[in-house]
Amino acid sequence: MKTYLALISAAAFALSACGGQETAAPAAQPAASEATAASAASAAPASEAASAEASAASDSTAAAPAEGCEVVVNSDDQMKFDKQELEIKKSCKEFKIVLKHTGKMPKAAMGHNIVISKAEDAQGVVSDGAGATAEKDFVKEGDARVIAYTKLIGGGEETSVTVDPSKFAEGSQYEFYCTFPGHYGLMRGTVKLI
Ligand SMILES: [Cu+2]
Repeated sequence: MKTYLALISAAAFALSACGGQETAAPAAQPAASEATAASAASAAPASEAASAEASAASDSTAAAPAEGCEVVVNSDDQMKFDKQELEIKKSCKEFKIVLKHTGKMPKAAMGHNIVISKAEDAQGVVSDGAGATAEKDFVKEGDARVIAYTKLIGGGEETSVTVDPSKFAEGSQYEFYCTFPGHYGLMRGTVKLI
């Protein structure tokens, strides 16, 4: 599969490189109309290359969400998310949040999840979550303050959750964070609706 993808991107690169060469000659001519025609022509091979890349990408993922409707957040053994801000596109019908744990420590020692709530509810969700077990992903059962949450994962694992952007009220502040006991201080960020 990797080889196949490499071939596709090599082909896409060749296409765009080739497009560049074709347009170099006419663009050198002084007439303004010629130059405009040349830049219009150069748009074609470029978009061909882009669509070749796009089809290669969709081949590799089974149920790919709509374009731009997904974000990947990495977490590690240092109790850190790699993002301080999560941008959720309001125009998406569904928005997928992928959580990856790039560390090696087990879930019991360094488990991470992503929980989203209003910022003002975060402390309560975290302290109530601490009373839940790891099996319940450190989220109180039926907690209405929680808009979405992923399951708790350990090193090398990956999970995801899909949120409905319409559940975020205009003018409210939202946060994402990890509810593993003791992690909230370092593992939190703001959710921004764009
Ligand atoms: Cu954590």
